Amino acid sequence: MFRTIEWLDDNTVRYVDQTKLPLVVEHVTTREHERIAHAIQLMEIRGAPAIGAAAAMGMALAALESHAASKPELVQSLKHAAMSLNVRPTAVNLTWATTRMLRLADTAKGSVSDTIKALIDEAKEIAEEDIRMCRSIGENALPLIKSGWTIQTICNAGSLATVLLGTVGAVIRVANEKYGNIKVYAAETRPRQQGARLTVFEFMQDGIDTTLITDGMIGTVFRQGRVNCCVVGADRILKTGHVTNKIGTYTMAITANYHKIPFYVAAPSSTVDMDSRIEGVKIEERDPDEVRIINGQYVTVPTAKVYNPAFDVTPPELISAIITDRGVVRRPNEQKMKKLFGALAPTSTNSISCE
Ligand code: RUB
Repeated sequence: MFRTIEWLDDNTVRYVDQTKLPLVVEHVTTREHERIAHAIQLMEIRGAPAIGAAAAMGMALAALESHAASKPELVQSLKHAAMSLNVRPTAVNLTWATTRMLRLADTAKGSVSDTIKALIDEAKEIAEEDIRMCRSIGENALPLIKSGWTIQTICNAGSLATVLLGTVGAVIRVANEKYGNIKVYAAETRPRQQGARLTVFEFMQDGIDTTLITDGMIGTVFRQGRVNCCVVGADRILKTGHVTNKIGTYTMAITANYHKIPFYVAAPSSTVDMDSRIEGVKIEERDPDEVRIINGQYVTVPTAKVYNPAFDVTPPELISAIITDRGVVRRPNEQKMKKLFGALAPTSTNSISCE
């Protein structure tokens, strides 16, 4: 398990390029926020909490790059940076992190250089908080997981989707620390294959017994009794308990319910969006060539019509529990979500006044 992204003492950001994994482990170091924005767009950094931490560090880099002479100038350049960093629409963590950084710049007392230092500290704190939240998710999940269980997951919500440890990763790792015999089934996750490329890679590195299946095998694996529960990540959780996550999650939830297999969602509170309504969540549609091309080769007619949404929405009635750092919401609904997350800060930038 290695750190996905970190702020280094020389005020640069270092991250692992996830598009090269698992065959090549390559780190990129940058002092430019535009490079971070590009990395998020290209999915060199991906996974909801990881892009949140990356965006916070991007904002701190933008503050250093700005050469602002006054606080209003600094806030103005941070607003531009926030716009260029918000390159993926679905995971709420991007807006959450950029809003938190903007709010800090807007309200910080002291000189421009004091504010820049505070922004750097905040970006580092967001990354550290992420690690702590993941650990709590793993611990809060323990009563739901039994010794010897096999856990089905999709996409990658492991350490690579966060700063370290992961959300689903924490559930699996903490249970495995306690019991020593947790197994994983990873769905390949077409079209970007985060399950095959990233989840299998990181759990095998940890010595956890991991089996790769293609997405179409899920029903068969469930019918054959090979898995005991599903644990998936989330890119945005609404107050109604609707969960947006990687395409295929909804199908997995329906199939799990049909087979009476518990279906759990694991995510940090930074993924909870108590403001948006379901109609307001934009589902990212990606390049059709992600579906047409595998390993640089067309696998269909090059002009084939393609529909390529990156995420889907699972309704609360299919979810056995949402596991977060703040606690577990069993059979989620609006009342229970409000009880745990009612006091969360809004994720929209509208409250930032400084022009
Ligand atoms: C990532 C994805 C992951 C969640 C994990 O999609 O859907 O399941 O981001 O979030 P992509 P968490 O690879 O397209 O970024 O770890 O908070 O559960």
